[in-house]
Formats: sequence, C-alpha cells, structure tokens
Amino acid sequence: MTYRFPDGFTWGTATASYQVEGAIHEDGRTPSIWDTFCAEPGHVFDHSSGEFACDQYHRYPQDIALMKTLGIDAYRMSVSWSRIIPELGGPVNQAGVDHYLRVLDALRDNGIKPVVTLYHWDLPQYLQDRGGWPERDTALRYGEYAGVLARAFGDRVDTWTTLNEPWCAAYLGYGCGDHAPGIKDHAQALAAAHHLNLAHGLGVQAVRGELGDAARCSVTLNLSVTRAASDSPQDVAAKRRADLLNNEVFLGPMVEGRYDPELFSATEHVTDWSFVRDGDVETAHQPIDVLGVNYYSTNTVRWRDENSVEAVADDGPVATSPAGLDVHNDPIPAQESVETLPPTGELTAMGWNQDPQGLTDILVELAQRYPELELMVTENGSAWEDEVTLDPQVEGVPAGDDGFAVVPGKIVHDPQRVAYLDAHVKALAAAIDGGANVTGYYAWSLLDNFEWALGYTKRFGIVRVDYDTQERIWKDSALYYQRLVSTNGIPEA
Ligand code: GBH
Repeated sequence: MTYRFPDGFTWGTATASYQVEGAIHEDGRTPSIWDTFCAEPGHVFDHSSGEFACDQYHRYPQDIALMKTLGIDAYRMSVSWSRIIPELGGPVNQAGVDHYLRVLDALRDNGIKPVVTLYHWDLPQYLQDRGGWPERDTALRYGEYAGVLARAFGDRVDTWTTLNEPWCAAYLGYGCGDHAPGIKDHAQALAAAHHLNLAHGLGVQAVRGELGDAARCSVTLNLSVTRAASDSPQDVAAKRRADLLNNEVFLGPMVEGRYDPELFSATEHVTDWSFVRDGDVETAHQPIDVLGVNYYSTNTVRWRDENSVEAVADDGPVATSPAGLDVHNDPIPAQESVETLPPTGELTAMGWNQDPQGLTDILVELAQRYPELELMVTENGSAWEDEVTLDPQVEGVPAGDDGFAVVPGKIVHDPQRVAYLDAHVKALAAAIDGGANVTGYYAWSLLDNFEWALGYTKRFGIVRVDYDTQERIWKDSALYYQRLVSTNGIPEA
C-alpha cells in the first residue's frame, strides 16, 4: 500500500527573488548587496549575477502555467526589498508593488497559494552602506518594509515568512564572507544574527498590525542537524556548541523568547554582546503560526585536536590555525574548537551528504520541544550534473499566447534527484508518523536558478532552465513530483 499524506497537506515549490527574477534595472529597482557582490571580482564562481537569472520577472505567467501543470498547491517566493523601497527612507515604489500584485493575482487565479518571504538575502545596498545587519537600524527599517508589504498585498498572501535562513544572512554574509556583503568578521556576524532576530519580531508585529492577528505568520530557519563523531564528552560538547551557534541563537529568541545563557560563553573571539538591548528578545518572540525548516544535509563534528590548533594565551580565546586551515573562512564563530568532518557517502554536486534520516530527526525533535508548533519544510532538494536528452515523445506545456511554458521534445533524466526527493519525502512521512505536525513541503527549487556564490554552475531545479533561450525543460524529478502531488502519496517505484 502506498503512503498517503494527511488530507489538505500542502505541496509546493520554492524560489527566491534574486535567484529567479532578473530585470534588476527595471521599474525603479535599485541595487541590493547581491548586485554589488556579484560585480566585485572573485566572489561568484562563474563571474555571473542575477541580472537575467530565469527572467521570471517577465515570464511569471508561463512559470505559473507550469506550476499548474505540476499541480502544486502553493508557491513559495520572495520579494525584492529594493523594488519596493528603492531609496533610504524614500517613498514606496508603486511599479515594484504592482509587479508583485500581478504575480499574486495570477497565482490566485490559478488556485496556487502564495507563501511570501519578505527577505531572502537581497538587502538594499543603501542599508549596507550604513552598516547592514550588524546595525540595529536595519532591523527597524525592515519592520517598516514589512508593514508596507502587508498594506500593499493584504489578503492576497496565504503565509507571510519574515526571513529566509538568517543563519546564512548573518554567518555567510558577515562571518566567512562567502555571501554578500562579503564581510569576514565574527563580531559583525553575531550582531547581524541578533538584528535578524529583532527584525523577525518587528516584521510579525508589522504584518499583524496591518492585517490583524489572523494573518498567518512564519519564519524559515535552516536548522543544522549536527551529529557528534563519537559519544566522548568532547565530541558531545562540540555538537552542543555547534547547536547553540547554529540553531539556538535563532530558535531561542524567536520561539522561546530568550537567549540560552550558554550561548554567551560558546562564542570564541566574540565576547561583546552589548548589541542585545533590554526588550529585544521579547520583541523577537512573537507568536508564529508555523515554523519553516529548510533541510539539505547533515554535519558530523568533533572537538578539534589540541595539537592542530595553538591557543594564544595572551588576550582571550584567540587561536591560530595550522597550515592549510583557514580559520577565517569558517562561517560560525566557534569553529576553532568544533571541527566538521568531511562528508561521506554519495555527495551531491554541492559536495553535501545525503542523510534523509536527518530530516525526520529535526522535525521530530522540534515536535517534541514545541508540541503546539505547526511545521513546514520550506526547502529541500539537491543539485546534480544534469544533461538534456532529446525525446520527441515528451509533451510540452502550452502557455496560451506565450508559447510553451515547458518545451516539447526535451527532457532531463535525473535519477539521483528523483532518488533524493523520494528518500526525503519518505523521511517526511516518517516524521509525520512520529508525531510531527508538518503541513507542507516545498521542493527547492521549481527551476534551476542563480545559486549564489556558485552562480549558474549548480542546478537544483525540478525543471531545467536553458539560460541561452530561457526555455524550461522537464526533468524526471518534476514528473515524479507531479505524481506525488496528484495522489498526495508517495509514487511506487
Ligand atoms: C538554501 O540555503 C537557500 O535558502 C537557497 O537560496 C539556496 O539556493 C539553496 O539552499 C541551495 O543552496 O557545507 O556541507 O556543511 C542552503 C543553506 C547552509 C545548506 C549550509 C547547506 C551546509 C552544508 N545551506 N549547509 S556543508
């Protein structure tokens, strides 16, 4: 017998503004930190940017036709802040608002629920020019922006998601500098994390202030699933430290209204937490209707061997690295003691491991910690080296006057992505059977898109994008997903 998901379970796909929209100069949009970061040499692997991306800014009608053919219930998308408020303290840009109103209306007309992320990493450059997320003012500006969107979009939005993965925004953006704005400073990274927590709370307050308590609010976290290399006290301590810095730093304020006191002593290098002001954690701690979890892979950690790192005793917990280890390139500010082991098994094109059990584990753990909290998997997926196969049998998806949403005659056979998807959907089912109240799942991603510092070299889509022609091409994983969605159950092999 095939597994059936609960009635009303929401199946969706996810994308983000900078990764799919393109049209970066249109309708009054001003640069975000990602435009700036991509323009500076050495940041993006293939020297690309989101300038054109998937051109979804213009092609959303076709992409929505494609979603309809897939049969999905919901589309998780994000809004470009600098399209909405192009200048510091400036007026709302109606042309930017109108674009999203058209998209939201088209989704509604096709029976697809919009799940809207207010911030998926594309901070207006004018705010970074004033310091960005390490500055408290950015959180206050975010609160104003959230109010603007709530007023403009109103009940067109099914679920409001304040932030996508503040972990990445803070640690990759300000800690290791792999992401925009490319700053390598653990103190700034922690301040950014705190101000993202604050922004989340201000965002929920602003949305509910405009739309009332019935507005469905959420946040999406990439909670790390970290395993200890052994049950030795040191390795268990390494896992604990990673959990504090990766997960508790966000879950604490947002879901529990506190910072775990252990956190303040877990950070190496950074001892000044004076950016945390009275009342901040209370502000961050707003009731949410659903918590979004993004899940890709797991990590195994151990306590770093003392011989490999020399602690400098003089002034505090500063450490030097042995040859070949760039301590400054570690995203989280506790890595001198916490060593991540190389991943094992068949790795995806990102070099990440595949560990579906980790998805079950994190969902069940959250359900045990927060029995009342509704959960959704807001991203899950994998990148592989795809190739296009010509096959005249493959049918396209007509999109009215706009030609084809998916071109006929071409397909990508992606057995590894199908296997990853299948294994993770089964892991999701196991979590639900294990008591987790998970109400939705969003495949990352609808389309191949701009994969941040890796540019267009990594493909996560269940539908392929030909970046020369902007054609959308079926992958087997999309056809698998279509069967999954139409039956609300796991397809037979
Ligand atoms: C998400 O982030 C983003 O929300 C999305 O925009 C992006 O395109 C997508 O994933 C794919 O990358 O280095 O082996 O320890 C992903 C967040 C955080 C997932 C770090 C992998 C570490 C893997 N990532 N994590 S490893």
